[in-house]
Amino acid sequence: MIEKNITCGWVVLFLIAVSGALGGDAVGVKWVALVTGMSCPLCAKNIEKQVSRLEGVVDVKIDLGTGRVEVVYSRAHEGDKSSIAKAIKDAGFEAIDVKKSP
Ligand SMILES: [Cu+2]
Repeated sequence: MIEKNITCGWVVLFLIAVSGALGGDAVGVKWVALVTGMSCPLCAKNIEKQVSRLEGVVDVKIDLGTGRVEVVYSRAHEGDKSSIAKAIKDAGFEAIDVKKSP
């Protein structure tokens, strides 16, 4: 039991390290928005599907409770930012920018 918990803790630490690296300047740019109208996990899945198929998108995180959507995309695709909001709109939701990475 104890061994299992320790392993689990390490996995969590590893995931934090990886997402930190992706959010850094070298690999990716983070786009954060609030999405209105999500009411169930299926809504979130739908948005995730639409956004993750976009070129250059590395990671999509959706918090159903707060409506916060975080998208990490490669710097090479910086000009495609508006396509993220459009993909969310196409899925039937409205995205409000809360933070734009420089
Ligand atoms: Cu739903």
